Amino acid sequence: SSTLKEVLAAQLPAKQAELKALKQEFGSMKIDEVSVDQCLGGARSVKCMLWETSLLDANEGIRFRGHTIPELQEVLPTFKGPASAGEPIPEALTWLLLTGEIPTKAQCDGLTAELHARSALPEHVVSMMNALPKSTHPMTQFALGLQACQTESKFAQAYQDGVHKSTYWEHAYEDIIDVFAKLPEIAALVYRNTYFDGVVKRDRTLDYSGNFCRMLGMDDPGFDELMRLYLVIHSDHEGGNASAHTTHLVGSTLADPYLSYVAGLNSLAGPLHGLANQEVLRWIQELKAKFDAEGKEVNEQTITEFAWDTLKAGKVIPGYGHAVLRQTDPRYTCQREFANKHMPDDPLFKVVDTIYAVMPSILTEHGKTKNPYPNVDSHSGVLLWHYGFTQYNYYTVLFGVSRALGALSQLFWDRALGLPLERPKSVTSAWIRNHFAGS
Ligand code: AMX
Repeated sequence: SSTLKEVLAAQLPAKQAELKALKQEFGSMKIDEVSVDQCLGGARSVKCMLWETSLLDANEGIRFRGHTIPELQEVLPTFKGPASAGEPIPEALTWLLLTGEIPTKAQCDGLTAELHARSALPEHVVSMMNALPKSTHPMTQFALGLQACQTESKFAQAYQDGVHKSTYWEHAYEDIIDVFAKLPEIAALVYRNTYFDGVVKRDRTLDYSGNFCRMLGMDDPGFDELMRLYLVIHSDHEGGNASAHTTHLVGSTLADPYLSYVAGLNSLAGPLHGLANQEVLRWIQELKAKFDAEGKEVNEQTITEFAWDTLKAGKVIPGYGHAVLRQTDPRYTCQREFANKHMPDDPLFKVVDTIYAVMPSILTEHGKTKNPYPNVDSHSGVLLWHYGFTQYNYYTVLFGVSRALGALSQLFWDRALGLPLERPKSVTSAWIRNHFAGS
C-alpha cells in the first residue's frame, strides 16, 4: 500500500487545480459581511479563512473531514486493528486529516513506524530542557522544547538553499511528520522532569499513544485507550480557534512548521483556550476542599452556591461556554460516554455530572454567556485523574500534542496550495466613526 507522502503527492495536482477553479468561478462573490460589533468583538464568526481538515457547526459540533466523532469511532482503525475494537488511533486520524481518506490498518502501522523512527530529540534540546527550573509552567517548557528543535527544520534549510516554491509542500511535509514524532518526546520529558526523575522509558512496539503513555510513566491499558481518544478529539476544531489560527498565521509568513506550531502552543496556553482544562480541575478541587472543610456534601445545591461565588467574583466558569458552539460539545459527550463505560462509579465523575446537571441553568440565569453548555475541557481532567494522572498544571500539554495533528495537517495544505501571507485590514475607532458620519 502507498505511503502517506505518496498519497499526498498524488493528490496535489487535482487539489491545486480545484483551488484555481474555485478562484476563477467564485473569486468575486461575497461569503460574508462584517459588522462593527464583529470588528470590535474578536472577529467572531467572520467567514474569511480556508480550512480543509475540519468544519464546526454551532449545534452539531465538529466534523473531521466530514466525519462526526461517533462516526470516527466506527470507521477508523484501532490499536487492536479493526474499527470499533477500541478507540481510534491518532495515526488513523492524522492520515484522515491530511488526505481526507480513511486509512487501512497497514497504512496506520506504516505511519506509526515512521513516527517512531523520527522521534529522537537532538542532544542540545534535552540538555536545555533539563536545565529549566521545575517551577516553569509545563506549557512554557513544552513550547521552549519545540522551539529548540527548530535547528532540525528541513523547510527552513530548503528555503535558505533557495528551492523552488513548487517544492515547499515536500519540505513542509518532512517537518510536520518530524514535529508529530517529536512532540510526545518533548511532552514526556516535561512531565518526567517536572514531577519525577527526568527518566523517560519507551516502548516502540506500541503505537504512537501507547508509547507516549509509557514515556509518561503510565502503564495501564485503560489509560492507553483514553489517550488514543484524547489525542483524536483534541486535534482540530476548524481554523478560527486561537491555536489553529495562530499556527496558520505564523506559517503564512513561510516560518517553518516548528516556529509556526510553537506560536500555536502559546495560544493554547491561555486560560480562555486550552488552559481551561487545568482550570476545570482546579475549580473542582477548590470546590471539594471548601465543602470538605465545612463538612458539607458536594451536591447540586453546594455546586450552585460555589458557581455563583465564582460568577459574582467576576470570574468565568472554566469548561463552559464557547465562541462558536451553542450546544453541548460532542467532544464532551464522547468523554462522558467513556466515563460511563469505564468508570461509572468514580466520585469525581459524579461531581462533573452533577455540575453538568446544574450549570446550564445557572449560566442561563446569569444571562451573559451565549452558550451555557460544557466544552471539551470540562471533562478531560476528570478522566485523567481517574487513572492517577493528577498533575493538572500539565494537562494542557496533552492538548498541545493533539492540536498539532490538526493545525499542522492544515499547514501542509497551506504550503501545498500556495496560500498567501495572511494580512487582514485593521481600522482605528476614529475611522469607524468617520465612516458612518452622516449616515
Ligand atoms: N462563565 C462566566 N461567564 C462567561 C462564560 C463562563 N463560562 N462564558 C462566557 N461568559 C461571559 C463572557 O466572559 C462575556 O462576558 P463580558 O460580556 O462581561 O465580556 C459574555 O459571557 C459573552 O461571552 P460569549 O460571547 O458567550 O463567549 P465568547 O465567545 O466571548 O468567549 C469563551 C468564549 C470560551 C472564551 C468563554 O465562553 C469562556 O471564557 N469560557 C470559560 C473558559 C473556557 O472554558 N475556555 C475553553 C474553551 C474551549 C477551548 O478553547 N479549549
